Amino acid sequence: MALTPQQCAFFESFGYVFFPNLLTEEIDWMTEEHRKIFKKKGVKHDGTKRSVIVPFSDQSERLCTLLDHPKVLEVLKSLLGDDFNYVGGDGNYYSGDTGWHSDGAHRVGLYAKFHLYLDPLTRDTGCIRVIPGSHLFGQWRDGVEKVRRSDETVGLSASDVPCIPVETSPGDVVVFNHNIYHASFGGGAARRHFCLNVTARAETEAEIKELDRYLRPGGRQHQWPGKYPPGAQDLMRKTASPERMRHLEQVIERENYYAGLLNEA
Ligand SMILES: O=C(O)CCC(=O)C(=O)O
Repeated sequence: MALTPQQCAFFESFGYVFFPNLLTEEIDWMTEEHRKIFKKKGVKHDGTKRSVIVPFSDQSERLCTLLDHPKVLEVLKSLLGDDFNYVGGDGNYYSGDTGWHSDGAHRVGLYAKFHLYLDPLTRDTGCIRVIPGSHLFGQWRDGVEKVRRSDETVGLSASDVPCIPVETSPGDVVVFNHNIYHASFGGGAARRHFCLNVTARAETEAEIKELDRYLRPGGRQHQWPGKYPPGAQDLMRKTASPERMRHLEQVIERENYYAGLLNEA
């Protein structure tokens, strides 16, 4: 069943939307796959800082099937369109606070993150906090940008900045627009998380340019140097159903286009 028009309107206006229990039935195996990927990649989390693996779901055949999952598709198609793109995503053990920031500043296109937190999280134990509406450009967002240095600019410690704390239990899902300001405070030393980054299909020239900026080496998707080896998406692609392929094909097309240009050069 598609989302209600109200849920879609909430996402458009406030930049995020919360789905309690969306993947509760799947939480045990997803948590196990998260553990296995960190083990397979030899990444030992010691709690002193964030440990990240990217791309993440692409490393596990079972997590790849999230892109075939009727409940995931229902949410993403309703919010981004039937032919949305999957553009990767990271898996994490977060440690401690994450300061206020946005994951992008896309003035064209629609970029979103489908979050799964694998531990129960409250306002003061590291749940994701968002500033509703801060995904929209204009005077409001220009003001909100000050929260990056809130002590100095608005006289508030970062954890006191007005926001919505989205408290989650394992199996809940939060989707937010990449442009939204978000943070978390009071989290423990091993907060488990992974996400799917998605975009609306790029149609216009400006949207395609923006997608290329996101996908290119050095772009947002490759913000962790050396962590996106060639072939990292092979499993996701080789095991794709026709439905999943629909959500991979524009990225493949853009990669091929650029590979062609490089060859010509
Ligand atoms: O949960 C957190 O501490 C931060 C999450 C975040 O910044 C993100 O996923 O973009």
